Amino acid sequence: MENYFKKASFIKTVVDKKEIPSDRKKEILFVGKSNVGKSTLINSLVNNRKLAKTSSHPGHTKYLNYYLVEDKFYLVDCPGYGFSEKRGKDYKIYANLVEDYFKDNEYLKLVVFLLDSRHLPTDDDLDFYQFLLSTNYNFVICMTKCDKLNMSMKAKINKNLKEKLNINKDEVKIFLTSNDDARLIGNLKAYIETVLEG
Ligand SMILES: Nc1nc2c(ncn2[C@@H]2O[C@H](COP(=O)(O)OP(=O)(O)OP(=O)(O)O)[C@@H](O)[C@H]2O)c(=O)[nH]1
Ligand SMILES: [Mg+2]
Repeated sequence: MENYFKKASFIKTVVDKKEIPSDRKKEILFVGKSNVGKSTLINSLVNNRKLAKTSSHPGHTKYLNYYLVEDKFYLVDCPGYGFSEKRGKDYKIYANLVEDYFKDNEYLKLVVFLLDSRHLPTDDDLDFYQFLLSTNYNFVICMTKCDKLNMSMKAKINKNLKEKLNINKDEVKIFLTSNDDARLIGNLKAYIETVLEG
């Protein structure tokens, strides 16, 4: 089994729902707070560090970015939430865009919800998680940046999810990810494939 998708290309940046590529295909959306590693995870899945732009500064991805993978489906990179500089006019555009995106989107097959494995989820994570549950879309959780964890932090992941988001590890699909751990990326890739086949 290959750990990565083979072929991917940038299609377009979408600022308004009307601009979603007219050639509609199944979509996998990556969401989570700013700087959690959404763009990096997309790059890892397609084994191309240069495809989606990443940055150590939060608030880097501003709009929805569509990447066509293996000519079959889209990985969609979302701007992050919980970044204070986004308040104001920009924030409104963002909130409307994301909210609109979730409305009756029959092509959205999976939401990959990213959380930083090093920390207790934030209030913003909780808000978003509640919104996500209310939408009824199929979702998984990715605990990112696992390479930065020591043993005791690793042992706390499930406890943190339970404490802040009331998530039970047996009820929700949870993946650990790290940008250069091929096996962990491969696990997520395999799951995405089963969703796309379904
Ligand atoms: N150590 C480590 N760093 C990571 C990992 N994933 C992402 N990062 C780093 O985290 C920072 C943010 O990554 P991005 O992928 O740009 O985060 P994002 O969620 O797309 O951020 P926004 O677009 O601002 O919402 C970058 O400096 C990445 O190199 C990981 O698995 N391990
Ligand atoms: Mg990004």
